[in-house]
Amino acid sequence: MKIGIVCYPTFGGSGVVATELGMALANKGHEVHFITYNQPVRLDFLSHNLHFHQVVIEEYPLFEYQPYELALSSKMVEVVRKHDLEVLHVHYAIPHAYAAYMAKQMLKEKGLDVRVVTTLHGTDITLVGSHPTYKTAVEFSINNSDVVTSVSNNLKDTTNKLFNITKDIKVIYNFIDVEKYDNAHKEECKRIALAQPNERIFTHVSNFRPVKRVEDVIKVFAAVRKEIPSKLLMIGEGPERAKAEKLVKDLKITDDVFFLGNSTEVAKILCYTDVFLLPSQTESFGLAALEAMAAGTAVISTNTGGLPEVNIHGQTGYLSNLGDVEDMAKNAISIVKDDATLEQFKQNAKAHTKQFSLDSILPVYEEIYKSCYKK
Ligand code: GMT
Repeated sequence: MKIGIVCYPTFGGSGVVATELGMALANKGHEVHFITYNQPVRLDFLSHNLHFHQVVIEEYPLFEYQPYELALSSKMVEVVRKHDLEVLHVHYAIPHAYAAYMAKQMLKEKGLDVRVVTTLHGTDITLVGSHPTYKTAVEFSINNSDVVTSVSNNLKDTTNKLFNITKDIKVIYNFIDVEKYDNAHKEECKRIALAQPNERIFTHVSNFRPVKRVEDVIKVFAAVRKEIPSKLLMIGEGPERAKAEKLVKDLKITDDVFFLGNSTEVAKILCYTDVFLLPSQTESFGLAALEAMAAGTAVISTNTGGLPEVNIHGQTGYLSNLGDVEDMAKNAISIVKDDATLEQFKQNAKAHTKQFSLDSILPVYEEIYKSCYKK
């Protein structure tokens, strides 16, 4: 098929899922066209059936806010017409679903029929989309998509609670390329560069937004470190990084916490991680936790949003109430206290990711594209 993919080209989970999906579809012989404002960060190759079309914004001094949706929908029309695309798969409702609706209407005027699949990822519903500023347009664009999918059952329920949705939302879990994490293990895991053999390694990966509660990450780690020699790797960039660094300084644990910034080598970093920390305020799914689990890492997280659908309490890690740093630290210690327990959690985590493998999820998306085109 010929599929257009629209997403945020950043390190965020929705962009990562969209990019991995596009690359896998292209690998299977579909023609895939990414339509984004930058080349997606995880898009590490372009092939004869994998293309990138940049949405360029013309700056004009009259505009305090540049009209990105207009540029995006115009670009969608141009790419659909030029390459005969059958489906536009937009990831993250704002403003992509709205721009896709406009593109669809413009194409209709030209006698072309493109189908729109919208995938809801989380904050487009829970934090931003349901705000009165955007709610009307988000609800309209969800209801006017040909197919709507969400990345967890929890996000589906939340969407139905927050909006008046007339469409059936299909749940398609996020997925990972299991092999990528296995391969990272096959290369040399340079654990010794960061930690002593007797130390445990904890990792957190996020966009350091308030919803990630990075200060809780530091507090959990500080409590664990009092009992068990450990190191903490903080991967990512974002507005809360300065606060987290200050807390590390105040707690006098700077020698044991490394802020490594954004990375395209997450699989490698995860290969020497023992426990992944994700104490988020909410998380529609928690792709970062799934990636960690695929690399054989136990997860300590909150029990919010879709996290209980990914991290299984007492098996792949533990779930705690939001903000219960003490409980998270206690659980983390119980995992890393001896090698046998840690190994068991690591194995459980890895085994649990099988159901989220690319091989099982990709055909579901292909089926969705086919079905919506038959309508
Ligand atoms: O985690 C973020 O803040 C980024 C955000 C995004 O849209 O890029 O992530 C959301 O989508 C991911 C992929 O579906 C989910 O795994 C994350 O849980 C979700 N984030 C939140 O709900 C906070």
